[in-house]
Amino acid sequence: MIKRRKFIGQAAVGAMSLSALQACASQSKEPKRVAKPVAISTWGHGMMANNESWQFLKDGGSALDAVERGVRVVESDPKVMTVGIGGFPDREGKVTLDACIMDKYSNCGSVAYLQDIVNPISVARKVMEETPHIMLVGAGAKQFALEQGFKEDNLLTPEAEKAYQNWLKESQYQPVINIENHDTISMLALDQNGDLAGACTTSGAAYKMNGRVGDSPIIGAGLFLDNEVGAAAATGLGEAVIRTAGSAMVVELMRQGKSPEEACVEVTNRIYQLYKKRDDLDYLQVGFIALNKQGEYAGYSLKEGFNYAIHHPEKQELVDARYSI
Ligand code: SD4
Repeated sequence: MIKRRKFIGQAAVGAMSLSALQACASQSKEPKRVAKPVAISTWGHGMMANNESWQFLKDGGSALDAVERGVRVVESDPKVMTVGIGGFPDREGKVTLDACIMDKYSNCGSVAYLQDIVNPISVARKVMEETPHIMLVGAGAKQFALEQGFKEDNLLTPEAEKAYQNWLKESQYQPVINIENHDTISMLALDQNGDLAGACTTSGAAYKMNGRVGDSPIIGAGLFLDNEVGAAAATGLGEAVIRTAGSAMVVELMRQGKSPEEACVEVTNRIYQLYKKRDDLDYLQVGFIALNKQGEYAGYSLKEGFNYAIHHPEKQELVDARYSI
């Protein structure tokens, strides 16, 4: 079982006031603003996703194509054990995938509890483009995928099955989300036309209850964008992100004039306050990425350990996100 990294003593953290957290946030530097196009993704595997998306963005391709193609690379990599094929299963041994996508017109598509299909993001895009609906789940989502020509695959790799068999020995559900266990890929892009798109895809929390759906396929929670303002996406404990309408809130705060980092800090700290009241901080981690129309971007998390990949005309790099506690 993966060990949880030691953080600053939880008691001290629990005692921190909002003003102390805001003081941490005030160490924030000037917003990072870069020229278009821009791709930003969660975690180290975001580097390969950004790299793929760059092939489209650099030649004037759309943000929508870029985010779909970018995250597909991660979904298709069996070595990534938190997204697509190779993802950790739920506690019944089933790999169930959640994904969503959103474009500049606020069109969106989503699938949840999808099994046996390697690239849920592309199914989500088909839901967006080929149906009158936004979200398809479970057997219906799979039936739709097959009708659209997607191929059925076994997503449980020998490595993930071995980890699951090991987990079964104690069967304790203690998710170590976003810390050592590099997770969901969320990706935002701003193309040369100045239009935004976003994608989010995951196998969700390892050893979740069968049927559990997290924030990642939920528009407004795992992903949100407003093409007049900016875009945001999340990683971490999905329940916390859903409770606070996390990504929609980050975008709304940007609309009210906050920089991407200020917006991420405020929503992260709201989540902290909520979970502090619930006395439920131990397994909590959330991280956000945000990108506005001006090419300003940020990544931010509650606890140490979150990083994000950024790619723009000047540079591509993996950045350790700033954090609150
Ligand atoms: C979920 N938010 O299913 C996803 C998991 C995740 O980093 O992002 N982990 O709750």
